[in-house]
Amino acid sequence: MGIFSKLKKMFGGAEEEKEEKVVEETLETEEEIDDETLEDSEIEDEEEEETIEEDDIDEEIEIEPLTEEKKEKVKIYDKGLSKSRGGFVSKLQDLTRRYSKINEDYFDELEEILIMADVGVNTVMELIEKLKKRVNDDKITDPEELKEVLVDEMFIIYVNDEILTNKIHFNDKDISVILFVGVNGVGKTTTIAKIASKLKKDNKKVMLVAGDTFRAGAVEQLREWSERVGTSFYGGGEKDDPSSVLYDGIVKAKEEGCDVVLVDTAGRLQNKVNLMHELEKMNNVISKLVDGGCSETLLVIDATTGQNGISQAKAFKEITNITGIVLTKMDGTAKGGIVLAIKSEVGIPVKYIGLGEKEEDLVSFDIENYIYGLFKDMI
Ligand SMILES: Nc1nc2c(ncn2[C@@H]2O[C@H](COP(=O)(O)OP(=O)(O)OP(=O)(O)O)[C@@H](O)[C@H]2O)c(=O)[nH]1
Ligand SMILES: [Mg+2]
Repeated sequence: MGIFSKLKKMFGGAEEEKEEKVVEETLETEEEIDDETLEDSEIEDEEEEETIEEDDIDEEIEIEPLTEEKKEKVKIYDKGLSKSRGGFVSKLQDLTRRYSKINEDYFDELEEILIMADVGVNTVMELIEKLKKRVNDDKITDPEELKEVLVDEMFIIYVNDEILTNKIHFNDKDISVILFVGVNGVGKTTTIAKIASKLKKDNKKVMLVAGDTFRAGAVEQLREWSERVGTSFYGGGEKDDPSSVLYDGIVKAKEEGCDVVLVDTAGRLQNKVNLMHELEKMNNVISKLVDGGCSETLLVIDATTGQNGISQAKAFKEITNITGIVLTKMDGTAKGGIVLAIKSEVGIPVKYIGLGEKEEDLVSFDIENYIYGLFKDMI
């Protein structure tokens, strides 16, 4: 069963599904990943990660019962992706309505819609290629039917042959240090506050360290967030060396018995070489003080910047070891396709997605919720 049919069943399904044999609702045998709470069970465990081969995808998809928590999460995706539904997805629906048969013109238009939706040129080419093959192999002529195949293929592009993980790696031997990097204004500081609040709810003792000493006011902004959320805080003076602030911050966090240190950094260093050296220095400080070194380096990207965001991801990937991406302001774009471009053009997992300005509007990235949030009107 493809993702389209699965979502259809999960979220109330349509009548025509009745004739299909009843699929038993199986509880996940594996411990269900609780996206909202970052529990110890979320500590990244290589063995828990699953690699999915294309051929295996049908068997791997299971229907989970919808818990209240999952319903809440779906609501956040639903609300946060409404602009994309009104933009990108409604264009797809319109295309389906206008064509009664699939032909070259249909594919040309589809290609344009996907490119305009930030899916990324290479990913679009791959997707169109696959769709043409499916049309040929399965003798599909109706755009209505192809719409379902498109959703399935988008899912496959995201999960195919990859290690699926949205989990944050916590250090089980020592304090966990998470660096947040990204160009100015993308949402680093806000994201740190949102994640700190989640960790706090999960009874973790958190310290925020103001490594952005470049911009006047950045230290104060993070201090205010730490007070609002109720975490420890360490910040040096303006123009202090970020690495020395980080050093003192980690020492203080250890003294206070903190579990996690979230580090804000400046994204506006004049050039790549400077930024690379700065991040290298920070990583050396962490390695010196923390057994196992840095737990995660999360790159924050503003979804509304489209292909520019993809270029940022590629550039940061060259200068430091990015372990995950936080895609902010998804609620502010009508394009919605950037997730696929990041996955296939940058190859770094999206770990969190920002779907609004409120504290709870940052959620662990979940491809099924994302696809449902985008395509719910078509399902
Ligand atoms: N709508 C929306 N706004 C967001 C989201 N995440 C962050 N923002 C807003 O984006 C703006 C910039 O956020 P900051 O957290 O200050 O960004 P930053 O990367 O720390 O910026 P600098 O410190 O200037 O480099 C703020 O107004 C945030 O409220 C999101 O997911 N959705
Ligand atoms: Mg900031």
